Amino acid sequence: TPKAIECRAWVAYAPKKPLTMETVIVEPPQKGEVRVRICYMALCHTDAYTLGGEDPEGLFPSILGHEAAGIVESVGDGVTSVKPGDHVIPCYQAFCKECKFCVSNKTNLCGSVRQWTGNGIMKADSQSRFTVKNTGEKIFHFMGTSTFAEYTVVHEVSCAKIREDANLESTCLLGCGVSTGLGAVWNTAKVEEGATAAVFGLGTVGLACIEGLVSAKASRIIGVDIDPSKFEAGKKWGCTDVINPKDHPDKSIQEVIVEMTDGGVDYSFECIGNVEVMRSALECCHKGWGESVVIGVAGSGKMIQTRPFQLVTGRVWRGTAFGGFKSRVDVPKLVDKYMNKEIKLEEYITHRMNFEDLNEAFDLLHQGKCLRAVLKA
Ligand code: NAD
Ligand code: DAO
Ligand code: ZN
Repeated sequence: TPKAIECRAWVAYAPKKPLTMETVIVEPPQKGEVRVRICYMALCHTDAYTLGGEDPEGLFPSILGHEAAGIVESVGDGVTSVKPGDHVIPCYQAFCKECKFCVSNKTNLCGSVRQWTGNGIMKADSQSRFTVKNTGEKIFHFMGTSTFAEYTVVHEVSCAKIREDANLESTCLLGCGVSTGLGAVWNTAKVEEGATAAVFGLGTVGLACIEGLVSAKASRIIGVDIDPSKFEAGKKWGCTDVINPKDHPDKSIQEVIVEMTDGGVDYSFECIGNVEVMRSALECCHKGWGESVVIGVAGSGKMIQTRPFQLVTGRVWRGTAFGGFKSRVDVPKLVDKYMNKEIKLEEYITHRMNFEDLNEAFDLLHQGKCLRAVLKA
């Protein structure tokens, strides 16, 4: 039977404070759980958002992190889908295959562990598996993943087994941002050949949308960002046009796009988390059929608004979590696509750092200087 492990982990003790490296005790996996040695982890804006105190569900102290790849160290009772030595990607979006969400083909959400992961604990006994060695303080889990640690414990339903010939430094990105952008285009919007699109925000999620749009053979892809240093990547990924709202002070960005496209785009994607931009993204859609997908996570308490007439006249407002992918079955397929060179991954990695450098990586994220920083554990 597995024993407790001592390892290093980054603990978030309070909002807006740098993370603290601690030696933590990671309890053995209980029934239905998997203990994973994290090999590579990336930072996503949602980690910064929770650390910034913006997340109404954010708990402290906690171990953040939800974009990672690793190797199964041990499994608890009843676990059948993975075994020690398997390569895995922890998934914040679980897939139990049995609940009413999982059996529906209309959603990728899952109800099996949500009430525990939302409270930072594990389902088997409603406890955390993390304790700080020096103080004995219990530390909450985050999003059911807590990947800013050398070892973590996840529910089996949140653990996607992937092929072993794929390098984990790259595939860790499939735990969130890249998968989300691709899936928003393929699963949520179901963009068809020849369609026109606008992508707001040219970070990793926006670029992944662009990659999805290129593969769907969109005829026009308009990238929008207020930071002109993002345009080079936007064009490299496949934007046909890039525009900066700041270059059009006398017009709203939706007016600019409507004029450029004879009435608006067929699809738009908000990849920022700004509710004003969500409105622009909806209103730049073509009357009668244009669809806008909200991907960005807005600050707590923020509300979206538009005139109802925008919807009455046929525009559609949608949203997506993890790009609509049913995590445990779809993530391994995305790894196959990567191995077949059908999707990029390395191209999103702008910084390679060590586990010790997490706070510096957060600084880069805040300065808008990186797409993905990947840390080796
Ligand atoms: P990022 O910070 O790398 O990219 C955001 C981009 O938006 C930047 O290039 C920035 O310059 C640009 N931007 C900021 N304000 C703007 C404005 N007013 N107009 C135009 N451009 C503007 O972030 P990311 O990692 O690509 O993530 C994007 C968003 O997606 C975040 O809110 C993140 O939390 C969210 N997200 C959601 C899901 C999901 O499942 N729904 C998954 C992953 C990430
Ligand atoms: O309530 O069942 C649910 C799903 C909650 C998780 C959805 C998160 C979507 C956005 C996450 C941002 C990227 C990590
Ligand atoms: Zn389920």
